Amino acid sequence: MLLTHANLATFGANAPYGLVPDGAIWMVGACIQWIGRMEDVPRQARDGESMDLCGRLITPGLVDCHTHIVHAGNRAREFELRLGGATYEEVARSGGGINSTVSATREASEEDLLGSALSRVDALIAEGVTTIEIKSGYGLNIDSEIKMLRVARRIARDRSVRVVTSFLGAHAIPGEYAGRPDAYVDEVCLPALAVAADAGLVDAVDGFCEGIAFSKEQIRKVFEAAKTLGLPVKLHAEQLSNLGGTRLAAEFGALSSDHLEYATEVDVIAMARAGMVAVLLPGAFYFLRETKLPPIDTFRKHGVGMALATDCNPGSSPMTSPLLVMNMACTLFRMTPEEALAGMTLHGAQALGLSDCGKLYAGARADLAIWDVEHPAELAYRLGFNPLHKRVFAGAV
Ligand code: DI6
Ligand code: FE
Repeated sequence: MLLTHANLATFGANAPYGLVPDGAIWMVGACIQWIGRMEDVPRQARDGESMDLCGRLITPGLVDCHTHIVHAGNRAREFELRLGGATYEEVARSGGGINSTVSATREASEEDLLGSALSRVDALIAEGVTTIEIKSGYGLNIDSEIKMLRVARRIARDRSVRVVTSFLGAHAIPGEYAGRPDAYVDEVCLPALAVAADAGLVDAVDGFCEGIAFSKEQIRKVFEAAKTLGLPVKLHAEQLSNLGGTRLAAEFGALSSDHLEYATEVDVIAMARAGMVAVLLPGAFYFLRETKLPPIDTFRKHGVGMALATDCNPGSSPMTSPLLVMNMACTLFRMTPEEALAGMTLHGAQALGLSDCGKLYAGARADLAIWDVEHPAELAYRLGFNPLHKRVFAGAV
Protein backbone atom coordinates (compact mmCIF):
# COMPACT_ATOMS: atom_id res chain seq x y z
CA MET A 1 0.00 0.00 0.00
CA LEU A 2 1.34 3.40 -1.02
CA LEU A 3 0.12 6.51 0.83
CA THR A 4 0.54 9.53 -1.43
CA HIS A 5 0.45 13.35 -1.27
CA ALA A 6 0.78 13.70 2.51
CA ASN A 7 2.80 16.00 4.74
CA LEU A 8 5.04 13.80 6.87
CA ALA A 9 6.18 14.62 10.40
CA THR A 10 9.39 12.56 10.51
CA PHE A 11 11.24 14.41 13.32
CA GLY A 12 14.29 14.42 11.09
CA ALA A 13 16.77 17.25 11.63
CA ASN A 14 16.11 18.96 8.31
CA ALA A 15 13.05 21.07 9.24
CA PRO A 16 10.73 21.82 12.16
CA TYR A 17 8.82 18.57 12.94
CA GLY A 18 11.09 16.99 10.30
CA LEU A 19 8.27 18.00 7.98
CA VAL A 20 8.41 16.50 4.48
CA PRO A 21 5.86 18.32 2.31
CA ASP A 22 4.08 16.32 -0.44
CA GLY A 23 5.55 13.05 0.71
CA ALA A 24 4.68 9.38 0.42
CA ILE A 25 4.96 6.23 2.53
CA TRP A 26 5.20 2.76 1.02
CA MET A 27 4.10 0.05 3.43
CA VAL A 28 4.89 -3.62 2.94
CA GLY A 29 3.38 -5.97 5.49
CA ALA A 30 3.58 -4.42 8.96
CA CYS A 31 6.51 -2.13 8.10
CA ILE A 32 7.40 1.09 6.34
CA GLN A 33 9.41 -0.05 3.33
CA TRP A 34 10.16 3.41 1.95
CA ILE A 35 9.42 7.03 2.93
CA GLY A 36 10.24 10.22 1.05
CA ARG A 37 9.08 12.84 -1.44
CA MET A 38 6.41 12.12 -4.07
CA GLU A 39 8.84 12.67 -6.95
CA ASP A 40 11.20 10.01 -5.57
CA VAL A 41 8.69 7.16 -5.07
CA PRO A 42 10.34 3.91 -6.27
CA ARG A 43 8.92 2.24 -9.35
CA GLN A 44 7.76 -0.99 -7.60
CA ALA A 45 5.80 1.06 -5.05
CA ARG A 46 3.78 2.65 -7.85
CA ASP A 47 2.63 -0.76 -9.16
CA GLY A 48 0.53 -1.70 -6.12
CA GLU A 49 -2.49 -0.28 -4.30
CA SER A 50 -2.38 3.40 -3.32
CA MET A 51 -4.34 5.96 -1.32
CA ASP A 52 -4.26 9.70 -2.11
CA LEU A 53 -4.23 11.66 1.16
CA CYS A 54 -4.78 15.06 -0.53
CA GLY A 55 -2.28 16.98 1.61
CA ARG A 56 -3.24 15.52 5.00
CA LEU A 57 -0.65 15.18 7.77
CA ILE A 58 0.88 11.83 8.73
CA THR A 59 2.52 11.48 12.13
CA PRO A 60 3.73 8.37 13.89
CA GLY A 61 0.86 6.61 15.67
CA LEU A 62 0.58 8.18 19.13
CA VAL A 63 2.20 6.41 22.08
CA ASP A 64 0.52 6.72 25.49
CA CYS A 65 3.48 5.63 27.62
CA HIS A 66 1.94 5.93 31.11
CA THR A 67 -1.59 4.70 31.92
CA HIS A 68 -3.50 2.98 34.69
CA ILE A 69 -6.29 2.28 32.22
CA VAL A 70 -7.28 -1.08 33.78
CA HIS A 71 -9.28 -0.26 36.91
CA ALA A 72 -12.80 -0.53 38.30
CA GLY A 73 -15.10 2.16 39.65
CA ASN A 74 -14.53 5.89 39.67
CA ARG A 75 -13.63 8.58 42.18
CA ALA A 76 -16.11 11.35 41.34
CA ARG A 77 -17.04 11.60 45.04
CA GLU A 78 -13.38 12.17 45.93
CA PHE A 79 -13.25 14.87 43.24
CA GLU A 80 -16.10 16.63 45.05
CA LEU A 81 -14.31 16.29 48.40
CA ARG A 82 -11.13 17.76 46.97
CA LEU A 83 -13.03 20.66 45.45
CA GLY A 84 -14.46 21.19 48.95
CA GLY A 85 -10.94 21.64 50.31
CA ALA A 86 -9.51 18.16 51.05
CA THR A 87 -6.09 17.50 49.55
CA TYR A 88 -5.15 14.43 47.49
CA GLU A 89 -2.87 13.30 50.31
CA GLU A 90 -5.57 13.79 52.99
CA VAL A 91 -8.03 11.70 50.99
CA ALA A 92 -5.38 8.98 50.55
CA ARG A 93 -4.45 8.96 54.25
CA SER A 94 -8.11 8.68 55.30
CA GLY A 95 -8.47 5.40 53.41
CA GLY A 96 -9.88 6.84 50.17
CA GLY A 97 -7.72 7.55 47.18
CA ILE A 98 -5.87 4.70 45.51
CA ASN A 99 -7.17 2.20 48.09
CA SER A 100 -10.80 2.82 47.15
CA THR A 101 -9.95 1.87 43.55
CA VAL A 102 -8.10 -1.17 44.94
CA SER A 103 -11.29 -2.42 46.64
CA ALA A 104 -13.34 -1.95 43.45
CA THR A 105 -10.67 -3.60 41.30
CA ARG A 106 -10.31 -6.62 43.61
CA GLU A 107 -14.08 -7.17 43.48
CA ALA A 108 -14.41 -6.81 39.70
CA SER A 109 -14.36 -9.88 37.47
CA GLU A 110 -11.77 -10.13 34.74
CA GLU A 111 -14.54 -9.66 32.14
CA ASP A 112 -15.85 -6.49 33.82
CA LEU A 113 -12.34 -5.05 34.13
CA LEU A 114 -11.72 -5.77 30.47
CA GLY A 115 -15.02 -4.22 29.39
CA SER A 116 -14.51 -0.96 31.26
CA ALA A 117 -10.87 -0.69 30.15
CA LEU A 118 -11.79 -1.28 26.50
CA SER A 119 -14.17 1.68 26.46
CA ARG A 120 -11.28 3.91 27.56
CA VAL A 121 -8.83 2.23 25.18
CA ASP A 122 -11.29 2.91 22.34
CA ALA A 123 -11.21 6.61 23.20
CA LEU A 124 -7.40 6.59 22.89
CA ILE A 125 -7.54 4.67 19.62
CA ALA A 126 -10.05 7.19 18.24
CA GLU A 127 -7.38 9.87 18.69
CA GLY A 128 -4.67 7.98 16.86
CA VAL A 129 -2.99 5.97 19.63
CA THR A 130 -1.27 2.78 18.43
CA THR A 131 0.80 1.88 21.54
CA ILE A 132 -0.39 1.94 25.16
CA GLU A 133 1.52 1.24 28.33
CA ILE A 134 -0.69 -0.29 31.03
CA LYS A 135 0.23 -0.63 34.71
CA SER A 136 -1.01 -2.96 37.40
CA GLY A 137 -1.13 -1.45 40.90
CA TYR A 138 -4.81 -1.52 41.88
CA GLY A 139 -4.73 -5.18 42.89
CA LEU A 140 -2.03 -5.08 45.57
CA ASN A 141 -2.40 -8.79 46.26
CA ILE A 142 -0.97 -11.55 44.11
CA ASP A 143 -4.20 -12.68 42.43
CA SER A 144 -5.51 -9.21 41.68
CA GLU A 145 -2.20 -7.91 40.32
CA ILE A 146 -2.10 -10.93 38.00
CA LYS A 147 -5.74 -10.33 37.02
CA MET A 148 -4.97 -6.74 36.01
CA LEU A 149 -1.97 -7.76 33.92
CA ARG A 150 -3.93 -10.52 32.19
CA VAL A 151 -6.58 -7.96 31.27
CA ALA A 152 -3.84 -5.69 29.88
CA ARG A 153 -2.59 -8.52 27.64
CA ARG A 154 -6.16 -9.31 26.52
CA ILE A 155 -6.59 -5.71 25.36
CA ALA A 156 -3.87 -6.29 22.77
CA ARG A 157 -5.76 -9.34 21.52
CA ASP A 158 -9.17 -7.61 21.38
CA ARG A 159 -8.06 -4.36 19.75
CA SER A 160 -5.55 -3.37 17.08
CA VAL A 161 -3.21 -1.73 19.54
CA ARG A 162 0.17 -2.62 20.99
CA VAL A 163 0.27 -3.01 24.77
CA VAL A 164 3.35 -2.76 26.96
CA THR A 165 2.80 -3.75 30.61
CA SER A 166 4.37 -2.45 33.82
CA PHE A 167 4.15 -4.21 37.16
CA LEU A 168 3.25 -1.55 39.76
CA GLY A 169 2.88 -3.62 42.91
CA ALA A 170 4.64 -0.79 44.79
CA HIS A 171 1.82 1.69 44.08
CA ALA A 172 0.17 1.98 47.51
CA ILE A 173 0.07 0.17 50.82
CA PRO A 174 -3.21 -1.77 50.96
CA GLY A 175 -5.42 -1.49 54.06
CA GLU A 176 -4.47 -4.91 55.43
CA TYR A 177 -0.80 -3.79 55.54
CA ALA A 178 -1.43 -0.27 56.88
CA GLY A 179 1.67 0.90 58.76
CA ARG A 180 3.65 -2.16 57.58
CA PRO A 181 5.01 -1.19 54.16
CA ASP A 182 8.14 -3.37 54.48
CA ALA A 183 6.03 -6.44 55.20
CA TYR A 184 3.87 -5.59 52.17
CA VAL A 185 6.93 -5.36 49.92
CA ASP A 186 8.36 -8.68 51.19
CA GLU A 187 5.15 -10.69 51.46
CA VAL A 188 3.12 -9.41 48.50
CA CYS A 189 4.93 -7.11 46.10
CA LEU A 190 8.06 -9.20 45.48
CA PRO A 191 6.27 -12.57 45.31
CA ALA A 192 3.60 -11.09 42.97
CA LEU A 193 6.35 -9.75 40.71
CA ALA A 194 8.00 -13.17 40.56
CA VAL A 195 4.73 -14.91 39.65
CA ALA A 196 3.70 -12.26 37.09
CA ALA A 197 7.13 -12.23 35.43
CA ASP A 198 7.14 -16.01 35.28
CA ALA A 199 3.77 -15.91 33.51
CA GLY A 200 5.22 -13.51 30.91
CA LEU A 201 2.92 -10.70 32.02
CA VAL A 202 5.57 -8.08 32.84
CA ASP A 203 7.51 -5.88 30.39
CA ALA A 204 8.84 -3.41 33.00
CA VAL A 205 8.69 -2.66 36.72
CA ASP A 206 7.35 0.61 38.14
CA GLY A 207 6.89 2.05 41.63
CA PHE A 208 5.54 5.11 43.45
CA CYS A 209 8.19 6.83 45.58
CA GLU A 210 6.30 9.32 47.73
CA GLY A 211 5.35 10.13 51.34
CA ILE A 212 1.93 8.49 50.83
CA ALA A 213 3.49 5.46 49.12
CA PHE A 214 6.99 3.89 49.29
CA SER A 215 10.39 5.10 50.47
CA LYS A 216 13.57 5.03 48.41
CA GLU A 217 14.79 1.99 50.36
CA GLN A 218 11.59 0.05 49.68
CA ILE A 219 11.71 0.96 45.97
CA ARG A 220 15.37 -0.10 45.87
CA LYS A 221 14.32 -3.59 46.96
CA VAL A 222 11.75 -3.78 44.17
CA PHE A 223 14.30 -2.54 41.62
CA GLU A 224 16.85 -5.13 42.78
CA ALA A 225 14.23 -7.84 42.16
CA ALA A 226 13.52 -6.39 38.70
CA LYS A 227 17.23 -6.42 37.92
CA THR A 228 17.51 -10.07 38.92
CA LEU A 229 14.62 -10.85 36.56
CA GLY A 230 16.25 -8.82 33.76
CA LEU A 231 13.36 -6.35 33.61
CA PRO A 232 13.74 -2.59 32.99
CA VAL A 233 12.53 -0.17 35.66
CA LYS A 234 10.80 3.23 35.78
CA LEU A 235 9.41 5.29 38.64
CA HIS A 236 6.63 7.68 39.70
CA ALA A 237 8.87 10.22 41.39
CA GLU A 238 9.00 13.80 42.57
CA GLN A 239 5.25 14.26 42.03
CA LEU A 240 4.21 15.77 45.38
CA SER A 241 7.64 16.15 47.05
CA ASN A 242 11.30 15.28 46.41
CA LEU A 243 12.39 12.00 48.00
CA GLY A 244 15.30 11.32 45.65
CA GLY A 245 13.44 8.68 43.66
CA THR A 246 14.70 9.97 40.34
CA ARG A 247 18.34 9.61 41.36
CA LEU A 248 17.62 6.07 42.58
CA ALA A 249 15.98 5.29 39.23
CA ALA A 250 19.02 6.69 37.42
CA GLU A 251 21.28 4.41 39.46
CA PHE A 252 19.32 1.46 38.02
CA GLY A 253 19.48 2.81 34.45
CA ALA A 254 15.71 3.33 34.42
CA LEU A 255 13.77 3.97 31.23
CA SER A 256 12.04 7.00 32.72
CA SER A 257 11.08 9.00 35.75
CA ASP A 258 7.46 10.16 35.67
CA HIS A 259 5.62 13.28 36.98
CA LEU A 260 8.76 15.19 38.16
CA GLU A 261 7.14 18.44 39.31
CA TYR A 262 9.59 18.56 42.26
CA ALA A 263 12.68 17.41 40.34
CA THR A 264 15.84 19.51 40.76
CA GLU A 265 18.71 20.17 38.35
CA VAL A 266 20.75 17.49 40.14
CA ASP A 267 17.96 14.99 39.36
CA VAL A 268 17.85 16.13 35.73
CA ILE A 269 21.62 15.74 35.33
CA ALA A 270 21.36 12.19 36.73
CA MET A 271 18.60 11.48 34.18
CA ALA A 272 20.71 12.85 31.33
CA ARG A 273 23.69 10.69 32.33
CA ALA A 274 21.50 7.58 32.56
CA GLY A 275 19.82 8.31 29.21
CA MET A 276 16.40 8.47 30.87
CA VAL A 277 13.23 10.05 29.51
CA ALA A 278 11.17 12.55 31.55
CA VAL A 279 7.53 11.44 31.35
CA LEU A 280 5.37 14.51 32.01
CA LEU A 281 1.73 14.17 32.95
CA PRO A 282 -0.07 17.51 32.58
CA GLY A 283 -3.47 15.84 33.10
CA ALA A 284 -2.56 14.94 36.70
CA PHE A 285 -1.02 18.38 37.26
CA TYR A 286 -4.24 19.98 36.05
CA PHE A 287 -6.68 17.65 37.80
CA LEU A 288 -4.92 17.93 41.19
CA ARG A 289 -4.67 21.70 40.62
CA GLU A 290 -0.93 21.57 41.28
CA THR A 291 1.04 24.78 41.02
CA LYS A 292 4.65 23.58 41.00
CA LEU A 293 5.74 23.16 37.39
CA PRO A 294 8.15 20.44 36.25
CA PRO A 295 11.54 21.97 35.31
CA ILE A 296 10.97 22.10 31.54
CA ASP A 297 13.89 24.46 30.81
CA THR A 298 16.24 22.25 32.79
CA PHE A 299 15.20 19.18 30.77
CA ARG A 300 15.88 21.19 27.61
CA LYS A 301 19.22 22.45 28.92
CA HIS A 302 20.49 18.92 29.63
CA GLY A 303 18.93 17.29 26.57
CA VAL A 304 16.53 15.03 28.50
CA GLY A 305 13.72 13.92 26.16
CA MET A 306 10.25 14.87 27.38
CA ALA A 307 7.47 12.34 26.82
CA LEU A 308 3.79 13.06 27.46
CA ALA A 309 1.08 10.65 28.54
CA THR A 310 -2.51 10.67 29.78
CA ASP A 311 -1.73 8.90 33.11
CA CYS A 312 -5.33 7.67 32.61
CA ASN A 313 -6.45 6.75 36.15
CA PRO A 314 -9.58 7.37 38.24
CA GLY A 315 -7.94 9.48 40.97
CA SER A 316 -5.53 12.02 39.57
CA SER A 317 -6.09 12.02 35.81
CA PRO A 318 -9.39 10.58 34.61
CA MET A 319 -8.64 11.44 31.01
CA THR A 320 -8.48 9.59 27.72
CA SER A 321 -7.47 12.34 25.29
CA PRO A 322 -3.85 12.48 24.12
CA LEU A 323 -4.64 15.61 22.10
CA LEU A 324 -5.84 17.39 25.24
CA VAL A 325 -2.63 16.27 26.98
CA MET A 326 -0.66 17.93 24.17
CA ASN A 327 -2.69 21.11 24.55
CA MET A 328 -2.18 21.14 28.33
CA ALA A 329 1.57 20.54 27.89
CA CYS A 330 1.69 23.75 25.83
CA THR A 331 -0.68 25.92 27.87
CA LEU A 332 0.33 24.74 31.36
CA PHE A 333 3.96 23.66 30.91
CA ARG A 334 4.91 26.03 28.07
CA MET A 335 6.15 23.23 25.87
CA THR A 336 6.09 24.00 22.16
CA PRO A 337 3.55 22.22 19.93
CA GLU A 338 6.52 20.47 18.31
CA GLU A 339 7.77 19.23 21.69
CA ALA A 340 4.23 18.13 22.52
CA LEU A 341 3.96 16.03 19.35
CA ALA A 342 7.44 14.55 19.91
CA GLY A 343 6.35 13.82 23.49
CA MET A 344 3.37 11.78 22.32
CA THR A 345 5.37 9.90 19.68
CA LEU A 346 9.18 9.85 19.62
CA HIS A 347 9.89 10.24 23.34
CA GLY A 348 6.85 8.19 24.39
CA ALA A 349 8.32 5.25 22.45
CA GLN A 350 11.75 5.88 24.00
CA ALA A 351 10.21 5.86 27.47
CA LEU A 352 9.00 2.32 26.72
CA GLY A 353 12.34 1.22 25.32
CA LEU A 354 10.81 0.81 21.84
CA SER A 355 12.87 1.83 18.81
CA ASP A 356 10.56 0.52 16.06
CA CYS A 357 7.75 3.05 16.55
CA GLY A 358 7.23 6.72 17.49
CA LYS A 359 9.17 7.89 14.44
CA LEU A 360 8.66 7.59 10.68
CA TYR A 361 11.58 5.90 8.91
CA ALA A 362 12.13 3.00 6.51
CA GLY A 363 12.18 -0.15 8.62
CA ALA A 364 9.87 1.16 11.37
CA ARG A 365 6.53 -0.45 12.09
CA ALA A 366 3.77 1.06 9.98
CA ASP A 367 1.89 2.52 12.97
CA LEU A 368 0.57 5.85 11.72
CA ALA A 369 -1.97 8.56 12.46
CA ILE A 370 -3.38 10.47 9.49
CA TRP A 371 -4.85 13.86 10.38
CA ASP A 372 -7.17 16.32 8.68
CA VAL A 373 -4.92 19.26 9.48
CA GLU A 374 -2.61 21.44 7.42
CA HIS A 375 0.02 22.10 10.05
CA PRO A 376 1.11 19.85 12.96
CA ALA A 377 0.68 22.69 15.49
CA GLU A 378 -3.08 22.30 15.00
CA LEU A 379 -2.94 19.02 16.92
CA ALA A 380 -2.01 20.80 20.16
CA TYR A 381 -3.99 23.94 19.38
CA ARG A 382 -7.62 22.83 19.41
CA LEU A 383 -9.53 21.69 22.49
CA GLY A 384 -12.19 18.99 22.32
CA PHE A 385 -11.85 18.48 18.59
CA ASN A 386 -10.58 15.31 16.97
CA PRO A 387 -9.14 15.71 13.46
CA LEU A 388 -8.07 12.04 13.08
CA HIS A 389 -8.77 10.94 9.49
CA LYS A 390 -7.46 7.37 9.63
CA ARG A 391 -5.21 5.24 11.78
CA VAL A 392 -2.78 2.63 10.48
CA PHE A 393 -1.79 -0.24 12.79
CA ALA A 394 0.98 -2.62 11.70
CA GLY A 395 0.35 -1.69 8.08
CA ALA A 396 -3.46 -2.13 8.23
CA VAL A 397 -5.53 1.01 7.58
N1 DI6 B 1 0.51 8.78 40.70
C1 DI6 B 1 -0.59 9.09 40.03
O1 DI6 B 1 -0.82 10.13 39.51
C2 DI6 B 1 -1.45 7.92 40.00
N2 DI6 B 1 -0.64 6.94 40.65
C3 DI6 B 1 0.46 7.50 41.05
O2 DI6 B 1 1.32 6.87 41.65
C4 DI6 B 1 -2.71 8.16 40.76
C5 DI6 B 1 -3.44 6.93 41.08
C6 DI6 B 1 -4.74 7.19 41.79
O3 DI6 B 1 -4.97 8.22 42.45
O4 DI6 B 1 -5.59 6.27 41.72
FE1 FE C 1 0.67 7.21 37.19
